[in-house]
Amino acid sequence: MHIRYLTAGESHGKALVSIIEGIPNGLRLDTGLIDRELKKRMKGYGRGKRMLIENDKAEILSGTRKGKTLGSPIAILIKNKDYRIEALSAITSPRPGHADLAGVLKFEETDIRNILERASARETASRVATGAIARILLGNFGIEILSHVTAIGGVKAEGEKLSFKGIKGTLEKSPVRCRDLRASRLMCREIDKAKARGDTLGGVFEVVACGVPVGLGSYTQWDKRLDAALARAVMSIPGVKGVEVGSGFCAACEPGSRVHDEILFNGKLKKFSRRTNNAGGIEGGISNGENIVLRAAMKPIATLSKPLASVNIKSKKTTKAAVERADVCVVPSAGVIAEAVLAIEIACAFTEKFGGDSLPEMKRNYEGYIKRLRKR
Ligand code: EPS
Repeated sequence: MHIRYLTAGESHGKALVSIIEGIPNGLRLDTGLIDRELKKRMKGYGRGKRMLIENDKAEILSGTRKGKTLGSPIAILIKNKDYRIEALSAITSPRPGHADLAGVLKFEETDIRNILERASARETASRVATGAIARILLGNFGIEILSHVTAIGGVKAEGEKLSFKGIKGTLEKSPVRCRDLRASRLMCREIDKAKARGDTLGGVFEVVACGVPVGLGSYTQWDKRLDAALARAVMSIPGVKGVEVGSGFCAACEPGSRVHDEILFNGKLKKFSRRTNNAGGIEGGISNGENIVLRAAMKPIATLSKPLASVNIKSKKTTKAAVERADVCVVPSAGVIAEAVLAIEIACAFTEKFGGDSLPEMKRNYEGYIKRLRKR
């Protein structure tokens, strides 16, 4: 079984839709969990007015019966409340940093509205709902995924160490999903200042997957490398301009003796482990049993309420970029989206390794593999 998915929907269209295929038969779907993930995506300090209008909820249209999957494609619908695509006026001043200009040139368009409707990050609601299904599947195998913000604008969280324990509670208290509550307050202030200036802010978030067994992905072919699949998925989130795995760019400045993670063996648990995790849980394109850690840099939102210079695409005269309703900062939401896309890619590698048309078959394959690992 191979997982694949597609999304459809415009920002102000009737609804967002996704179809995911390859989820095994017999998986109980907790729709409450899907809606909680959707709510998480809508929140975060710096979000705009649209999030006060919408109440994202997933409706499962196919692929389930009596709350369990059937092994058939699952279609998910999220209705838009702000649904007025036909009434919205034309836009002719492209925003630097947005898909606007490249989009109108590519699609031979004269109205930027026809570009931005699909380019909008509203589409990521579909990916979060789809990812929640992958997350439910992975949860059956003890895999958990979380994200946290490590920087917003110039404000960095100090002493952020990679550890899973106790993150959840802290994130619920932090308006920007940052584990360092002092930095979280400073980040909120930075967002307020940017908003007052008519500006926007980007930042850095980190996403961690824990409980992933050794052996997902492969070095045998370029497109089977797990790190490549995860980086591509995170890079596909609108606004993401850089992705690193483990110590990433820092590893380039250190000698090998300080980068590579020494190997240990726990005789009691009959398990290999590492003293450090600079590799971010992936070596040779294969998960190595440590936490998988990715970090991504997100640029500031392209819509500025104090707009930059642009050119009218019809008259070619200098003008100011269009001003649309927009968010000031979406880094916390991007972390939630990254959790979802990571869940999908890990579930994809997981189903490739353990196969199975049903959840019990997948569990038998998984348990047999884990048992054999312990015998080595
Ligand atoms: C978004 C909805 C959009 C934007 C945002 C993401 O709503 P509207 O454009 O109607 O205000 O707030 O889109 C972007 C950041 C973007 O670059 O397009 C959402 O649901 O997340």
